[in-house]
Amino acid sequence: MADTHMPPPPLALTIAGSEATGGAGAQADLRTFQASGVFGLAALTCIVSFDPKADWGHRFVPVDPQVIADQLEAEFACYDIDTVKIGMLGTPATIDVVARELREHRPERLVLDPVLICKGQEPGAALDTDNALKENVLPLATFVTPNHFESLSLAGMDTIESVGDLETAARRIHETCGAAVLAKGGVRLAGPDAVDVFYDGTTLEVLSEPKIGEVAVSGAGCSLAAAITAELAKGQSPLEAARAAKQFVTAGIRARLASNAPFDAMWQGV
Ligand code: PXL
Repeated sequence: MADTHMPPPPLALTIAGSEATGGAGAQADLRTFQASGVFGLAALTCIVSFDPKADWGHRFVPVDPQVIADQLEAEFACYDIDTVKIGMLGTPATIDVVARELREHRPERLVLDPVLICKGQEPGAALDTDNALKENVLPLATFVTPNHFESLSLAGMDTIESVGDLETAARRIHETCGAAVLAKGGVRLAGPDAVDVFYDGTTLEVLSEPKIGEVAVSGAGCSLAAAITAELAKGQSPLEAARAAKQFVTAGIRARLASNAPFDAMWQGV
């Protein structure tokens, strides 16, 4: 029985992969939810284990679709969940089962981090996965957070080299799916700033912070989308959520953790 003296925390569910070293994936999402004052749940879609013997490449094992369905059944039965984040799905079979559950439960706020390519996947399989994600999950999203590469694919563009290009991409992606978009330039756009473009059909806003180094930090994308999810769960608007998430990730990159792998991990605990 809940103690009625305290208001219950907002809830959010991440449907994501495990990245064993904890930099990215569900581990980063749950730390972000906790840091944002949101009670986090996770349904695991796959297990990623970097291979230190092979240049830290990704070893990827999908979770059985029935086990994904079981996790989601438990979660949606246990709580009224109206805020969901989608991270790495990884295979067409995973996408099918997740899309089916989402169509059944119809969460009001669905943040899609469209993780398109996982190193270590066959290019052919990745193409199937990209197409399945675009067809079956993107239309359900209310907020989407593509990185540079994903923006090229979702907007159907050959290059994105300037903030103007990123604005075009954000507009095009919004037009194709109707969701609010935060298109991330990250370290991929030249210049001193890490620039992201928000567009929701009405407001276009360029979010910019000085770059902290020129190397992408593990978990930054996951944490950005998770922070947006947490802010939406707390009742913020999509634009407010994007602004708060950008601040959160910038602080987390400043406080990053070095490791024996060739990439640092962001720290959500500042
Ligand atoms: O950052 C993308 C990402 C998302 N989810 C999982 C990952 C990665 C990258 O390694 O392993 C599980």
